[in-house]
Amino acid sequence: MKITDARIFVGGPGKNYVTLKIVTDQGIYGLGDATLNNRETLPAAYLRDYLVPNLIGMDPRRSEDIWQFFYRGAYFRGGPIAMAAIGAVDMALWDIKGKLAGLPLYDLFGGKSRDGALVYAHATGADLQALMDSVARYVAQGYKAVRVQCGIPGMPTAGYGVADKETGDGDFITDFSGIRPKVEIWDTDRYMRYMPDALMAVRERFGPELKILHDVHHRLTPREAASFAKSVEPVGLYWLEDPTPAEDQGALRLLRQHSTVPVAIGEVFNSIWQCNRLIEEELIDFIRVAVTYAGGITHAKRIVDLAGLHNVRTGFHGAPSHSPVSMAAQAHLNAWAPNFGIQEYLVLGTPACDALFPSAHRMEGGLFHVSDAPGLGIDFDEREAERYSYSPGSHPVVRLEDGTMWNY
Ligand code: KDG
Ligand code: MG
Repeated sequence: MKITDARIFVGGPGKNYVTLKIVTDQGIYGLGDATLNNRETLPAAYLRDYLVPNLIGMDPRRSEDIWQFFYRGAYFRGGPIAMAAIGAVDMALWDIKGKLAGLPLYDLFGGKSRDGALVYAHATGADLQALMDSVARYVAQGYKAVRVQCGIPGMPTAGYGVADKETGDGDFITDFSGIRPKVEIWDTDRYMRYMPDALMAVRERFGPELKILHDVHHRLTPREAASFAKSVEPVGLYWLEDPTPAEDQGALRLLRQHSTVPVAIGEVFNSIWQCNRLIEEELIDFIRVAVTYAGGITHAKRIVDLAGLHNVRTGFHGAPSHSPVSMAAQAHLNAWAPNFGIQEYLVLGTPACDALFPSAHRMEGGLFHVSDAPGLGIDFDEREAERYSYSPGSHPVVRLEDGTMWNY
């Protein structure tokens, strides 16, 4: 069996999804997602210029060796661009493997450990009242877990994940007006004073059963993060996400010494070598990698297995930037993983997205139900894809009030 062709598509409804389609001499094809939010053309170029020319003629069943060939074979290895490209190849090869076997991927991993996988949605409001309304809408739809972000009184611009005041638009991550980023102003003191009470107000309004998550988005120093974690303990958060930028991993010990709030980190990691210290020292409770830029199913599964040895559960990244293809790959891992925790869920379910990526995966009552179709259980409509093309966009950048650059 040989790979005869591999095609790359960039675009989607309001997104720049990077979709890879690997075609074989037996008519079976596989799909992969290489979307790297706001840097989409780069994994596409890595695929086009290096991986795809090497893939032609390879046996698609040898997914492990192909992974090692692309990872070890590169002298300058790793990084989100290369790992997203390798991740897309790996997903597509697993898709082909599942189709060959006639089995959904979760069966190749060891079978289902659960019927539905818990998901969380993003609730957001420019102020606390708008946040409450947003949470109430998700609760009414049956969600059991909600991430909550809200505007801070007196903060010069909205904080991370806060809906736009005028439009109420929750898809605040990418600004498609061009490649030059907008500037947001961040004020740690106002955040630290306001957010614990806001989170508590959500808890009091919605009661003990709702799982409440909050994303600090790398904004605090280790000392501030320890203090913040202590102050939100009475809220009973399901998790506190990215309290600090995770480059300084030893600093998380300080947070652990001061608080038992569950910590979730890892959405910007792209290999097990960025996760292993946090996992082995049990400095986190949830590992947030994505199958996309953590090197596909082959590599993400290794991270999941390591995490399972250390009471760390999964909480795969599923921001709107992920395409339904990686969401499908994660759905199979979620169905199988003995140490599954929760899945961030934002991508499937819009008519335009479903038309581009038809599948039987479905979200119902706050649970994700994986498709039983062979492979990833998702397709890609190339005719539909002709409607879309790449449009440059950018995350905001963050500065303090005095102009100092800060972490987005
Ligand atoms: O591209 C950046 C987003 O993926 C990120 O800001 C989303 O933090 C995020 C989350 O938790 O979904
Ligand atoms: Mg996050």
